[in-house]
Amino acid sequence: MDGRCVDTSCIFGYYFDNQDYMCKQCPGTCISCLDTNECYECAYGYVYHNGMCALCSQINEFTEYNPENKQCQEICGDGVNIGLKECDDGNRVNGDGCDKNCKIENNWACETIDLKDKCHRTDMPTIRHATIDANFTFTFVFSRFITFT
Ligand SMILES: [Ca+2]
Repeated sequence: MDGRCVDTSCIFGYYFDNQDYMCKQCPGTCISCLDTNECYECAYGYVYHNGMCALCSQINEFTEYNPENKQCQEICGDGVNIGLKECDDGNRVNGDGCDKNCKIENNWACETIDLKDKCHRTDMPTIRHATIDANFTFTFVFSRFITFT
C-alpha cells in the first residue's frame, strides 16, 4: 500500500483485511479464516454451519458434538429419535431392545411414533416346562418373561 510492500501473512486465528491493511481476528468461534465470512476451521466443539461456527445444540437440539469426526451426531439415550439412530428408548442400557449405542438388538423391533421409540420382542417364547397337578392346575414355564393381555 502507498507504494510499500505489506506483509499480508497473519498469525493463526487472524486474517488479512484488504481494506484496513491489517490482520484481524477471525470472528467468534472461528479459529482459521480467509475473511469474516469464510471460515476454514471452528474451535473445538463447534461445527461449520450456514457460514458460521455453531454448537450442535444450536443447529439441532437433539444432536451433540462428536470429537472423533468433528461432526454433529444424534444424542443417544435422550428418548428422542430424529432418524439418525436406529432407535432411542431413553436410556443407554442393553437388553431392552435398544442397546447402549442406540442400535436395535437381535430379536427385537422398534417403531418410532412422535420421535419416541417403543421396542418389542419378535421371537416367540417357548414352553420349557408344563405340569398338571391333582387339582388340574396347569403350570407352564416359558423360555422368557411373558405378559398376558
Ligand atoms: Ca435401552
